[in-house]
Amino acid sequence: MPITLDSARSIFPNTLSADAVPALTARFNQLSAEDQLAWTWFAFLEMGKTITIAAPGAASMQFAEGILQQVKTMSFPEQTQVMCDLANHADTPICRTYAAWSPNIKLGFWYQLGQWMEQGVVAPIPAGYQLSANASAVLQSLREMDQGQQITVLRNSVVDMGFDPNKLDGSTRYSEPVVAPTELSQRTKVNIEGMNNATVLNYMNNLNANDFDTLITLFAPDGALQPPFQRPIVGKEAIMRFFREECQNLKLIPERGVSEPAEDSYTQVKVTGKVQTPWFGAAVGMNMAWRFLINPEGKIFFVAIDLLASPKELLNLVR
Ligand code: ECH
Ligand code: GLY
Ligand code: GLY
Repeated sequence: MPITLDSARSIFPNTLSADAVPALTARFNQLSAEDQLAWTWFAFLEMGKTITIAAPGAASMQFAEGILQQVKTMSFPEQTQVMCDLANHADTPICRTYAAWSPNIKLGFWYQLGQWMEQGVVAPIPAGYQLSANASAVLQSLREMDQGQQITVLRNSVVDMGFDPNKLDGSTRYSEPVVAPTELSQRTKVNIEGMNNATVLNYMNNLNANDFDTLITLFAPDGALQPPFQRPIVGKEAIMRFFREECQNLKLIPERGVSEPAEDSYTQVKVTGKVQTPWFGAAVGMNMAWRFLINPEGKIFFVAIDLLASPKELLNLVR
C-alpha cells in the first residue's frame, strides 16, 4: 500500500496524546460568555500563583495597540460587552479585527486587558461572581491537569474567540515581525538518546534557532506538519507561513527517540521530550512527542507534534 497523508497520520499509534485538552475545551465552549470570562480569570489567578507569564514585547503588540486604546476609553459596561462579544464569536468590527490576528497577538491583547482589569482600568469580573455549577466543575478538571495541558487549554480558548476567521472576506493576517535567526556561533545542538537521524536533528536545531528558511528545506514539496489537536498543514508554503506566524522562540528539548524502516524505503522516527513556550519559559515544560515519516530522499513527508497525556508517555517509544 503506498504511503499517504492518512496512513502517515497513524504511525506510532500507541502514542497517547492529551485528549483531556479537547474534552475540556468542548465543555468550556458550552459555558455562557460571562462564565467563560470569569472562569478564565479565576484559572489565570490560580496559575499565576505558581508560574509567571512573560510580558509580550512591544513589537508583537503593535497590531493590537489600536483596539486596546479604543477599549481603554470605553465605559465599564461597554468594555464588558466587548469581552462578551469576543467570547460569543459575535460579528462586530472588533471581533473581525481580532480574528485576523495570530495567536500570539490575541494572547498579548488579553494579557494587556488582564493587567488593566487588575489595575481597575478595564471592567473587572464583578466582585463575588459565582461560577455556575458547570463552570466550577470545568475549573476543577483544569486543576487536575498538568501545567502544560492547562496552558494549552487557555491558549486554545483565547485563539478560538472572536469572529470566525473562515468567514472573513479578506485574507489579511497580522502576526508579529519575524525575528532574525540565531547567529551560527550562538546555536546549541540537541542530543537525542537512541536516535541520530540527521533530518530530525536538523529539524530540532533549526527550529530552536528560528532558522525557518533552512528548516523548510527539510520538508518534501507535499510534506505536512500536524500541530497538537489540529489538522495537518500541507505543503511547504503553508508550513512556512505557520513557522513564521506561530513558531518563533520555542525551545525544543528532545530527550530520546527511535528510528526504524517503514514501507517504500521511508523511515519512521518517534522522539519524546519537552517543549517550552516563550510565554512561560523554563517554568512550564510541556511533555511532547514528534512522529516523523521521512521519505527515501531524507525529506520530511509528515511530522505530527503531540501533547502527551502524562510524563509516563515520555518513555513510550514502542510501535
Ligand atoms: C483574562 C480574563 C478574561 C478572559 C481572558 C483573560 C486572559 C487570558 C490570558 C491567557 C494567556 C495564555 C497563554 C498561553 C500560552 C500557551 C502556549 C502554549 C504553547 C505551545 C507550543 C507548542 C509548540 C509546538 C510545536 C513544535 C514543533 O516542533 C512544530 C511547531 C509547533 C485573564 C484577562 C482570555 C492572558 C499565554 C500552549 C506545543 C514543538 C507545533 C508549534
Ligand atoms: N511573550 C512571548 C511571546 O510574545 O510570544
Ligand atoms: N499548539 C501549537 C502552537 O501552534 O503553538
